[in-house]
Amino acid sequence: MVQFTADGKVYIKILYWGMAGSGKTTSVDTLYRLTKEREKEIEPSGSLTKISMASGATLYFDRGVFQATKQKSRGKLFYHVYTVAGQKRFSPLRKKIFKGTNGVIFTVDSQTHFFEDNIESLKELKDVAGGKLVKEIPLIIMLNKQDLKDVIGIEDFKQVLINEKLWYEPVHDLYNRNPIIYPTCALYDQRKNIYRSFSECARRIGSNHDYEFTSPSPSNPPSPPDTGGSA
Ligand SMILES: Nc1nc2c(ncn2[C@@H]2O[C@H](COP(=O)(O)OP(=O)(O)OP(=O)(O)O)[C@@H](O)[C@H]2O)c(=O)[nH]1
Ligand SMILES: [Mg+2]
Repeated sequence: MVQFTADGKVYIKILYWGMAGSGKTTSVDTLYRLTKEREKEIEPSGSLTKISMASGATLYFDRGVFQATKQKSRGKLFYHVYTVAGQKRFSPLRKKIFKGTNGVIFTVDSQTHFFEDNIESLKELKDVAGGKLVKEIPLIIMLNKQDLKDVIGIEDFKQVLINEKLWYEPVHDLYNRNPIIYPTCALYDQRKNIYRSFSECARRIGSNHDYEFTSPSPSNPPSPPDTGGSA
């Protein structure tokens, strides 16, 4: 549930989920850096908390708070952004961290040899979400590490979503809730579609509830893909 408080504040929880090493922590780190440095529709509110092992792998979770910068929602609309620890042994912990999630950014390690591991992670997410994924909880897919060789593409993952019944045909009422699949690179220097994935997730949560993240219009067109340098 989106939290609305008595003083008119709105709290949204967005969760990065995906197999170990897929780039969740790196994505939030890049999101934090780019929104701190450049004018975007969110900015960090405080620092990023990362609880990790010496290897860099997440031990519990990462957490960052962002606030909307638009005048209308400044000081009122906040995003609690979490990443789960992707290693298999942390499954019980992931279930706890999932509680209260309003939108999921599923982070895929696009290297072909990890194809099955990504599917396993998606199945676990589906299980934890108890049928609400896509229907009620917006799902954005990041096909991460597109800068590497031998990676899967949008059509490959769309087929996974079809197989997992997370994809609706055009005739279906939920067609417009189909996950968007973005090819991404989370490394700060080469970043691609990191802000965009976040903002689309936030926009979709907003359109399911009664507030607005951004309204594409001639005076406020959708942001272009955030390829390195332009975001
Ligand atoms: N080449 C490349 N490497 C990436 C990209 N994203 C992340 N990495 C690297 O992949 C490794 C793992 O990234 P993390 O962000 O720690 O992965 P994670 O999903 O948080 O992993 P867990 O915390 O174990 O679940 C690091 O060495 C990152 O630098 C990317 O887009 N391209
Ligand atoms: Mg991590």
